[in-house]
Amino acid sequence: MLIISERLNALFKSVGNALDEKDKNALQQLTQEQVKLGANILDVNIGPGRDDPADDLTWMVETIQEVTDTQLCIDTPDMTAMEAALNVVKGKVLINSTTAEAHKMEKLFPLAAKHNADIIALTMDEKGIPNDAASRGEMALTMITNAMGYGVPTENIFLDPLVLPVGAAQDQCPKVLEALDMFSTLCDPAPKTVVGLSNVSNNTKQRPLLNRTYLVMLMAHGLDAAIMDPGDRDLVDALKSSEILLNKKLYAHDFLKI
Ligand code: THG
Repeated sequence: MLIISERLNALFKSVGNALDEKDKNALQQLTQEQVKLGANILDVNIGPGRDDPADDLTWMVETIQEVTDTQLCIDTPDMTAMEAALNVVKGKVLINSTTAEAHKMEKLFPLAAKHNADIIALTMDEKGIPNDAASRGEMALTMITNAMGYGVPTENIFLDPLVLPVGAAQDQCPKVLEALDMFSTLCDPAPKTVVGLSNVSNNTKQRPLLNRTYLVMLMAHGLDAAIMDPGDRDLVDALKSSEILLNKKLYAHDFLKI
């Protein structure tokens, strides 16, 4: 399971402030902390409502890459900012994200091909997020087929069934699990999968408990990567013990202390 740190996101006040002040030190300290906590990839997100998204995002990418070689996941709906970030980023990159909307696919798949990037494909289109697993599967297939046409191989795609808050769309929680089952049947080799885990507990009083319970369920349905908080050690312990119980990692007597 790949841990994609959610913390380098200007939604968080400390990151928003660092971005406003162009405080390199604050962002670099947080970056190093996330890497130390075991993040395999860092999701970089400037949040909504910035005056110059391209400038902000390239500043974040360059500042972060001054202190780590850890892979970045560039998380923005702004196409200009995405392109600017891809032009400065070093090493393998994960694009976050396209949807099944034609105008997004025809820009983002060529960019993924050009930069040999991995890309997250959200199963939604101009009409929104479908409310059943089969329609998510259909949309996933549309994106996989479209990607092939642009020379983006299925191995470079992470399908995201879109996790919604349990308080607002409770019926969608099991449907996301069903969607993961469906994705695994779409092609061979199966496309990889990712979710934004903390979405599930938005506006609830039991965020850590809901996050870790849902992560275990998602992993049992084959999840490959999660955008999550590696600073939540109970969550990371749940992840590690799930890997053992799903026979993905060899059992060791002291596995939680590694
Ligand atoms: N799929 C993909 N990308 C994504 C998401 C997804 N990127 C964004 C998001 N969803 C995943 N990242 C976060 C980051 C933060 C929070 C939730 C998801 C979060 N933040 C606190 C809040 O809003 O309450 C911030 C408050 C604070 O502590 O300061 O919950 O689904 N592909």
